[in-house]
Amino acid sequence: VFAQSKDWKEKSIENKEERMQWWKNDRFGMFIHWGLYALPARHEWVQQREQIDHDTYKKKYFDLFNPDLYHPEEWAAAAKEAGMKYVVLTAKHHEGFCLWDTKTSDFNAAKTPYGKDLIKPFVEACRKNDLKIGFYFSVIDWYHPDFLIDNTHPLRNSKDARSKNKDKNMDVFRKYLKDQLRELLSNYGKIDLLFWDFSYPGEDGKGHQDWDSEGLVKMARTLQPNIIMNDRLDLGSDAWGWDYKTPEQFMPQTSPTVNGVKVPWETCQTFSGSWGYHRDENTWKSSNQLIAMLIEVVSKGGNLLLNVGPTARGNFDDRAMERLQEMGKWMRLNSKAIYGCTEAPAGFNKPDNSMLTYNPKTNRLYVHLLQYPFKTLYLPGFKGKVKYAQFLHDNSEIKYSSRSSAKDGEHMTITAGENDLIVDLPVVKPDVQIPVIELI
Ligand code: H79
Repeated sequence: VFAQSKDWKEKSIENKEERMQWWKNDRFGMFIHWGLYALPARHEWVQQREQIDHDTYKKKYFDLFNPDLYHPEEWAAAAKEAGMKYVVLTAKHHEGFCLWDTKTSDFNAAKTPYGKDLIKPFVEACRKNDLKIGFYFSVIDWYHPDFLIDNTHPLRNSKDARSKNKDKNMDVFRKYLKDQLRELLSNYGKIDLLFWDFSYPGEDGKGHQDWDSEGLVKMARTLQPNIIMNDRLDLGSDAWGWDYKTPEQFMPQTSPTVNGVKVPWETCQTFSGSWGYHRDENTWKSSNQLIAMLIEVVSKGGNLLLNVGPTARGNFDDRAMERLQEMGKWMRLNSKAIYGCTEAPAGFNKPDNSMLTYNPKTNRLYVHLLQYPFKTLYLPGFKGKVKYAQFLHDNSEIKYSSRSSAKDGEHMTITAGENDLIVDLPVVKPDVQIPVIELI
């Protein structure tokens, strides 16, 4: 109906603002990378990196896949308690293993020793917890026999495998992608988001023609008219082709733009570097860094999609749980400075060692104290713009003055500028990882 009622591209552009509302408000989501690569537990690209052929990969990992601790209600509870509002699960990663019971291939969860569809209970757990639901879907597929072998493929260095490219038919592959997408968007109720991954156009690369990106987007919009999608199908700046940009493990300096105009954006980030469960990685970010990351993203008008890689047994390991809990502890008292917030209006510059977020509906500005100052914080140029100041976590008043109202005397020399505010902070840092001042 959607596709026929009006030119679907036109309609998709018209609806964009409206369908993006929840996402722009919520700001914080959970990415979940789960697949057979959880068993080797050394990066989700392990098959490609170690050039493992499909049969070997299948014998080792598919035949052993039996996640006895898979309880998606626990995933949903962990996301919710961390303050996340949406969850994006890898329905299929590059290895081609499908978490759902698909008719398109036998390489799926229902055919493993586990023997069941993993997507259905996941979707139900999210709905029960009021979490928006997203599917990550890889257009790269190392399993499908008609996928032309290129540099992303495990068999990229095999002359024999490459020589078979001439007998392959990418039309078959494109149909397979559509059949999978149709299942995912027809059999699990309302799906809020699609995370496509990824295009790499060029010689020995693949882009929109290889996937039939336009056909995929059209199908998604037809089956789920309000679904929102990221930008990785190689559709350039065409506004019908995507809703938001997704810098990967990268923090832009300011909001990304297209043709000079700011566009919605989300950075996806990991706890330790890889996306799939990685047992031996020792590069875990601290909860303080992760909270600061969330604040920084919102201070630049973006979203954070923070990844968890569940183990082969299906649970989140303690390192992930600890960090999610710490973030939740901060969010419980400070989420007003995240939800519905964006960058500060022009004219507000951030004070030293801090970041600013702003809620345009309530007109409140938040100063996030990344490094707690000793007694005095200077708010540059804020004079006359503030009626009241308080800590966000306990609504306790914070006093402030300006150069004209503070006394310059023998023991104190006021060095603030004419238009600055001088904020009096308690010497003892409140027991909050990153204290937030709310300016009314
Ligand atoms: O699913 C997670 C990662 O596995 C996947 N995206 C996130 C969300 C991802 N991993 N790497 N990348 C995306 C970018 C990789 C680019 C490269 Fe290449 C692959 C550089 C070299 C090999 C593509 C192919 C670009 C050049 C050749």
